[in-house]
Amino acid sequence: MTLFNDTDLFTSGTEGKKTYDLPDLELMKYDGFIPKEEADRHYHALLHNTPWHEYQMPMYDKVVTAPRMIAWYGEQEEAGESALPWTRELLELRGKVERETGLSFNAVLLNLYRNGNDSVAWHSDKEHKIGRNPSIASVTFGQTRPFRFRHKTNKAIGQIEIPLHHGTLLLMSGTTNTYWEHHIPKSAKEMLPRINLTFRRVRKLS
Ligand SMILES: O=C(O)CCC(=O)C(=O)O
Repeated sequence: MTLFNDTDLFTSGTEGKKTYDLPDLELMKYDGFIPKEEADRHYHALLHNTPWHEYQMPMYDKVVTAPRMIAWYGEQEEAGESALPWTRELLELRGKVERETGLSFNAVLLNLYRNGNDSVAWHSDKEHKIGRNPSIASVTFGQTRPFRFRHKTNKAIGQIEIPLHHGTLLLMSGTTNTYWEHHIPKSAKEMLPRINLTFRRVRKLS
């Protein structure tokens, strides 16, 4: 398996920002988007004040508990009845992400990876809720974990691995979600908790 890493791939970068040049992939990574002190504050507040819960997901012919914890926030009109109302902290982060990206988001999924046993399997995000070619903005706090991408059909490209650090913003746009899958692997190393927020624009399902 070819595994490219971050530094092999970036094509342009200023002030901690990088974009990637691969077929069907539109990514912008901004390390240090949230400065360390502010990121520390959000990490501790989100870790302790979020109503984290496990959830069941279908896996082949079974239903299994996902290996991470989640919380879902947004406007109930579009994000559904299970969505919690925005908190002041999440609105602050949403505002920062919106000012940086020029986009607007109405929901956010929080993932908590408690240790190296927690992970997310290869997937792309469901199009029926977020539409085709969505922009998804991801913000990470805590433990750096590698975020892997693989093309769904062009296996000649190989996988790429992007480390997402404390305070990093990753914007996934264009055809990225249509043509690529992503994944956070498990790790045998000792790992501190990692929190990831993915801001999305969801639409009401009729
Ligand atoms: O934790 C991450 O960085 C990614 C989470 C993810 O893939 C998802 O919520 O769909």
